[in-house]
Amino acid sequence: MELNQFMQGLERRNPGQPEFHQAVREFASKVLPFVNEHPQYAKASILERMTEPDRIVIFRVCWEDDEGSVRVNRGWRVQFNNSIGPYKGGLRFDKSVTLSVLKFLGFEQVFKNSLTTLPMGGAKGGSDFNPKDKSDAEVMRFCQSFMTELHLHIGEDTDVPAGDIGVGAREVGYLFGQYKRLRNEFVGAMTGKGLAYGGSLVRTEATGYGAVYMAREMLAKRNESIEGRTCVVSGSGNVAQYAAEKLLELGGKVVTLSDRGGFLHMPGGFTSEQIAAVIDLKTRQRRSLADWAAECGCEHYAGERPWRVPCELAFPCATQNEIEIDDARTLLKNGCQLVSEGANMPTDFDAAMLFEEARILHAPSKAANAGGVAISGLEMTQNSMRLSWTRDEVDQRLQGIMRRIHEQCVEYGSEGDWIDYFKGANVAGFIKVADAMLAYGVL
Ligand code: NDP
Ligand code: 2IT
Repeated sequence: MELNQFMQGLERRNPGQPEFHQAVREFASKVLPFVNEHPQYAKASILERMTEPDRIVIFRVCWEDDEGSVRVNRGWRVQFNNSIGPYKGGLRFDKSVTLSVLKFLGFEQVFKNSLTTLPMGGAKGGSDFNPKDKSDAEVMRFCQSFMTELHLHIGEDTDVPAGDIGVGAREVGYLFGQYKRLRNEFVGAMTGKGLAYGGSLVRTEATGYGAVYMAREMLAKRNESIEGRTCVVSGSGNVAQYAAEKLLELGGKVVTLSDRGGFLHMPGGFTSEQIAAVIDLKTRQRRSLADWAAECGCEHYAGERPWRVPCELAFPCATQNEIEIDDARTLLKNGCQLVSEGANMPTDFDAAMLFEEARILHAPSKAANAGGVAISGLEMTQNSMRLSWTRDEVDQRLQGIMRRIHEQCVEYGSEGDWIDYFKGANVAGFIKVADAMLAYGVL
């Protein structure tokens, strides 16, 4: 089958879902040639089946704000594929959340989770609720209402949600507390939990650290390292914070951070004290970077993304499609050699093509940010065993998993002396899920 023909069918079946179309196009452009060479997959219509979620739950979420007004939001859980393990994937609370966004994220999660080598299927959920301008009490009431429906569809062996944009430690606490109350059981039905109640060490840091470990593996393959390299990081949330922390630890120079209001430029590089201050600013004080610019003594550029700042290594860690074609051109013109995607699908299709033509090192999100869900998988293991591993033990496992993900990319993505990490990650992620689906027959 041919890519455009496959995509026409998918777009017809899923009208008005541009992010989902984009994620499938990127995946199918790399996997279709492999499927065409392996008729067992084509014969079983594996691609058509993989692009159709197992089920989607859509529900009303009502809650009362602090003024006593009744508010209504929409909740979703997209259970995409459980061929290789229970559904697993985060929850996003953001005003930009739509079914298209959650279907793209759920689809990506299937192959990301496969790459981790752990037994986890793929799912994503969330709401168009915006936690930004809400009080703690409002967030709590919303989370309790959301879980009052969601608990019917999840469970430690069924579907295990976690955080994503707008869902951090505070929200996971409220959500898991309500789950525990409604079910009258204490099991690992969510990950990203606090350390006091079943969380894993290093889960908070895992996505950001993992994206940097991936970059380290890619550079090591060329006998290069992070030491002394100038790094541009976007975002200043969970993933960006710990990507920046690890980059500093490995001798990199982090010259930018960003949020919805714009970006900060620190030409000499942020110090580790400043990164710690950003973590406090964003997770405890819930303030914007613009507020903090004067305090940290760096320049703030309102309404702009950081990609025009010259760098060798780029770490997009904010959101989807934050690198468009002009950003990609600027990055390449300024000598960028590596992009490790901390965020999900941060590079749009045309920008990714440009990076491919330039033959730079470009790790797709399903490989580069898999460290987060991998440690979620290890949180599930620890919960089942009713014990917890040390920080060093979890970090060693994370490094091992990122190394193994890199090896899979090399195995399936080598093109002469260049590695097509997009091809490698997509094909390797696909094979495990596809083989499980073949084993089950027609379902
Ligand atoms: P957070 O909510 O902690 O932080 C998100 C950051 O990105 C914030 O700095 C936020 O700005 C910024 N941001 C969000 N939307 C936009 C936008 N439309 N334009 C500009 N900036 C934006 O989320 P995470 O750090 O957890 O998630 C970041 C990315 O990483 C997402 O793509 C997520 O799917 C992905 N990811 C997360 C994992 C995890 O374990 N948390 C695992 C794997 C991937 P502001 O501070 O102003 O809100
Ligand atoms: O996109 C992702 O991989 C996440 N938000 C983490 C999912 C998880 O279950 O830990």
